[in-house]
Amino acid sequence: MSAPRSVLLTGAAGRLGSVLRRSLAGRFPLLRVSDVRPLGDPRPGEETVICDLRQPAAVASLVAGIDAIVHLGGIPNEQPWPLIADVNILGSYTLWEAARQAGVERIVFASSNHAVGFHRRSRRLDHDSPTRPDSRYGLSKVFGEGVARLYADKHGVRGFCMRIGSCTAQPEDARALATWLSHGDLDRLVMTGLNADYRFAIVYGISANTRAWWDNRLALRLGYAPRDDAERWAPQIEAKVSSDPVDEAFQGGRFCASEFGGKLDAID
Ligand code: NAI
Ligand code: 15L
Repeated sequence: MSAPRSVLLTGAAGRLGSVLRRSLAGRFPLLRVSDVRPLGDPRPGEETVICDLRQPAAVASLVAGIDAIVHLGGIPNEQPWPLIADVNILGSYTLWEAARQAGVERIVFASSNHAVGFHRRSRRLDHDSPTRPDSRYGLSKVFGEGVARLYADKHGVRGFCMRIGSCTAQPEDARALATWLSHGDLDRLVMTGLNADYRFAIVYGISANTRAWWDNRLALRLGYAPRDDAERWAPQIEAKVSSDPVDEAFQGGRFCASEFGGKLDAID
């Protein structure tokens, strides 16, 4: 196994994509950055490609000659089903299938904590915990993890699924004391996904948070060494809690509370 020489970053015009576009620059002979939105001029060592992930022919060209993909492109929050299905479900399947055909070695996938959002906050999760989507969006991330597993098992495309918590410059509320991922640790986790030896891995995209809900030992075993901890901001943010009991009960927070029509006490 050798380090990837050509890396494709999807969703490169987005919030996390912009962070990674900067941090990955110059680390590989080729960094191809892509989005459906404008990307500006290519920087040294970069190729820019405007591509809609729902278009199989365009995606086939996008992945040609690529060793590893960091896949961030898609809908990052709750939306009506047709949009989620079209972009996150169809788009992810299209990408993996094109990657298989092109001989791509690995895909580092931006999954989300909302794949497991309906677990209670009192429960400590790890890489073997059952999925528990809290939204149509979370369901699409469960699907993405399923595609990654299928293509790892059946076709040998390595899959590294990062269940990202809340990736922002600073943690913004009390929930983020558990879920925060700093920009620096995002870069460190992605680099682990690009270089470590695994066939398929579920990891959590969090910093070394004192109040974390997730046991991230698989990521640590693969070489992830987070440096940040949301605890530093606790005095400013620990009072920022939601007034909605559903939001506060479950790990997915407001994604669980949105459209909630069940009984809070009936959920284990
Ligand atoms: P974002 O919305 O800023 O970036 C997503 C990018 O995907 C956008 O630039 C958008 O133009 C692009 N995109 C949307 N539809 C597309 C299509 N059909 N074809 C090609 N590109 C398309 O979102 P953000 O926050 O940067 O998230 C990036 C990824 O990380 C998403 O997959 C999101 O679900 C995931 N994630 C983010 C978290 C966070 O804390 N920001 C937490 C958990 C997961
Ligand atoms: C996500 O999956 C979203 O993309 C992001 O915008 C945040 O809402 C994050 O989860 C979170 O749970 O804080």
